[in-house]
Amino acid sequence: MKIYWIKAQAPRRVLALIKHLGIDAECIEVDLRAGGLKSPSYLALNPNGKAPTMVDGDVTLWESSAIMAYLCAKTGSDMWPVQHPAEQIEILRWLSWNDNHWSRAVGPFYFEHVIKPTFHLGEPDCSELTATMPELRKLAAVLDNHLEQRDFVACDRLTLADFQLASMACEWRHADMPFADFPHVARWLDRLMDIPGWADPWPARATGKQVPTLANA
Ligand SMILES: N[C@@H](CCC(=O)N[C@@H](CS)C(=O)NCC(=O)O)C(=O)O
Repeated sequence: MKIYWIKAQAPRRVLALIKHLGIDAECIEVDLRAGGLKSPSYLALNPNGKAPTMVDGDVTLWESSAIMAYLCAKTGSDMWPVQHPAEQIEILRWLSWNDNHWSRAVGPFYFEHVIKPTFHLGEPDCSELTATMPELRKLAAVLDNHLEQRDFVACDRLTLADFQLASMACEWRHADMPFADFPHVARWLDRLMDIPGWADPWPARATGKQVPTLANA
């Protein structure tokens, strides 16, 4: 199995899951700045030109939540409970909430404070963040209320919903996200950091970054 990744939040979820479940995978860092995600060979795998992408035998998959569900189904992990439709629906509700609302609210903070320095895209411009703060606070209140009596987002245990919602929010302290005002969100994010694969999901960079060719795809 191969996982193509860059050092950003969507690949982070998949790489964390791989470490957490102990899955044997070849993790190939794509050189974003050299145009690796837009190379014809990469676009043949993922026409969106985004990371992550998984190749497992005949199966090529993009979208981190779908890749995570595939990995759980393959290994029998209850982080995506294939045998329990009611639990899947509970998790799916939060995956959808993330993709349609939460990720759009935390995304600008993550981009300015994490992505820009990681990929040398210039200084953070915080002027945009003031305008998005009310929406982030509104959604953080929804999540904080939900987590008041819970340690995890869904099913009273670690599921894909936690990795989906936390992939940008986990950077809250240095990305200026206001979660000090939302103690249950802060507690949930901090406790996820007790999971070794979540705290440090990044593979070793022994072989350097690559622009994949069809031969190594
Ligand atoms: N919804 C997709 C998001 C994929 C995505 O936007 N990946 C970003 C990194 S988090 C990316 O590849 N950005 C590089 C680019 O757009 O050039 C998923 O969950 O896999």
